Amino acid sequence: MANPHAPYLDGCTDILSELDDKYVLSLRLNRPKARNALRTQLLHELAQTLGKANRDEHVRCVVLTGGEKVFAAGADITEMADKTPVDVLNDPRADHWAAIRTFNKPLIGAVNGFCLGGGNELAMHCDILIAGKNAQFGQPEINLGIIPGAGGTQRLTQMIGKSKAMRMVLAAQFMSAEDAEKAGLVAEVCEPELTYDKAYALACVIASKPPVAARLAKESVLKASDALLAEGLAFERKAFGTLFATEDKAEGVAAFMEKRKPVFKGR
Ligand code: DAK
Repeated sequence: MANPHAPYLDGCTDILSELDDKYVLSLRLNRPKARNALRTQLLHELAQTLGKANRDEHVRCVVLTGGEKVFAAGADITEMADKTPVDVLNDPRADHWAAIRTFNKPLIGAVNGFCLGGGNELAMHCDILIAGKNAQFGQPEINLGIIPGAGGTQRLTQMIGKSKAMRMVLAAQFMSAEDAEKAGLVAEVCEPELTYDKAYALACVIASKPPVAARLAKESVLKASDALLAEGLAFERKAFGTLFATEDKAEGVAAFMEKRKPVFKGR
């Protein structure tokens, strides 16, 4: 991003943004010390920014990146510590995710480094992913006693198939950029320092196309899978909330924060 100091939406700190004269809006997750963990404020800023971009005819395509070292390490685990199933039910993050899901212009993800949990779910909300060779994709929520909560069980399965998705969701195994490309999760792999540039170049191509056709093309492509998604997303969300009542979730989150191995008891 050439000029991260001219924000597209004033007042954001967790999202750096820049709109240029090519009609491309560049967004960067900006919590490097916390590995870009998606705290509520970050998701709120992202949702607000995409909401503005949805209504802005000067935006034709968006690039979303986390920088050269990390895309995002998932939800901010420190925010999850005291949450109950009722808190999950009332969680404003669900609305932020809905705003991301309904963003109707092409969204290109530029992924380097860790792309985990909610980070991988955010990446899968992008329409095209370009990954650096250092990218690692994962859904390690099970290590915290929970499961993906923003569509990970559904979109991952659609994108890479049941067996590979199960390996990531059940065993928390990561997938390399190279394997992610083979599996169909990402469109292209490149050197990490080129990831944003490649995504931006692609965004410029897309932004040069007729915007209304691009919007309807995106909606049409998503229709190929959206109808199948709805039921699964609803189930996943209920299951995710239920797990916040378990001792294993409390143990998993506490173990992460105390930097130790969790001991799960099935309660
Ligand atoms: N949350 C909070 N802090 C995090 C974090 C996270 N997810 N990931 C890393 N950090 C923090 C670490 O605590 C550490 O903080 P300090 O000790 O420096 O204060 C700092 O970032 C650097 O982390 P590490 O020292 O661990 O760095 P490494 O490079 O060694 O390892 C790592 C990077 C990303 C492999 C590791 O940090 C890690 O395993 N992080 C956790 C990954 C994870 O379990 N992700 C899944 C989170 S659960 C919802 C929808 C979706 C979700 C929730 C709700 N709704 C719709 C309601 C999603 C849930 C998830 O994503």
